[in-house]
Amino acid sequence: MKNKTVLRSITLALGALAMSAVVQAEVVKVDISVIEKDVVIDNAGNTQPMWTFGGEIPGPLVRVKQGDTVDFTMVNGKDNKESHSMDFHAAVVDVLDEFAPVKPGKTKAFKFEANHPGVFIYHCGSDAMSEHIGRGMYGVIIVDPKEGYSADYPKPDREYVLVQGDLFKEGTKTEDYTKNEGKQANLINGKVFHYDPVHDANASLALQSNPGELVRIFFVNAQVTDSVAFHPIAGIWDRVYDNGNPKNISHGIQTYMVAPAHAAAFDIVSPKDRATNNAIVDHQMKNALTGAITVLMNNDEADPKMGREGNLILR
Ligand SMILES: [Cu+2]
Repeated sequence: MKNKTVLRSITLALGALAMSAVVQAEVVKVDISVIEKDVVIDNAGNTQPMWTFGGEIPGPLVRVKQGDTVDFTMVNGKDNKESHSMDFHAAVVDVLDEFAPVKPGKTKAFKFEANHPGVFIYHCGSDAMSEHIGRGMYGVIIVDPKEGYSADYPKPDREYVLVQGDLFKEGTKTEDYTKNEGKQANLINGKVFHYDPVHDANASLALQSNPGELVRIFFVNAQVTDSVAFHPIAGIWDRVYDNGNPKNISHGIQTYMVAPAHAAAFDIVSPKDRATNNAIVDHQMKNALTGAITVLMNNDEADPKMGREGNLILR
């Protein structure tokens, strides 16, 4: 009798869990227009002709929960010259169907279930992919784990997204993008030394946190060819989650290699009892010294809105 009651309670509890999982999964509408335009590529306001998702580099941040369905529509603007496509690395679909290129003035729509948690790049896959990515056609999708936060994947005090991309010289030929020739600088969230007032007097932004806070950085390598040796100068990555998946944990990491079109989540905690700064770099110096340095300031004056309330990509 007692066992029966227990069994019934467990069945009810499991049923309720299954119910809540079904109820919680949502359909998330994502609409992105492709726009070929001049884009500001540094803190001084210089522009270059680029190809973009939504007019910005990186494109809009997409954030869903594991199990959600992404209902995606892409409009390739009629004033554009090129065919474009969308390749979500978080999707398991057909490259010849969902990811097929669409001509200017045309629309492409498809759906996928985001079943793997983590941080993923999305990018244009149109021919030649090297030029489409090299001209800025990429962005980020975060798929939050359905289990939520845990002891192994604690809720961060602040979250930031950093995307490292190439800046090729204006007029670079398509075949040179493929050979990685003509690269002149590195972009962090679309600008050279975007968050580095130390190396660029025109920089007005830096990442911010209060001393002792847990900061989680979702880092995406959107370069065409180069890997990134991701290192926080004057700090240690407390945890690295490869691909941003809470199951892939490494502890106490100094430098973490992120392949092209790969991503990871990096936790860092600054000392509680003093103000400090980190310089988050691609430790391949040719990339750091041409734009891939980001300053993280840890002090009591940190803007409470930065890295919170959806403010993950500082623009
Ligand atoms: Cu494209």
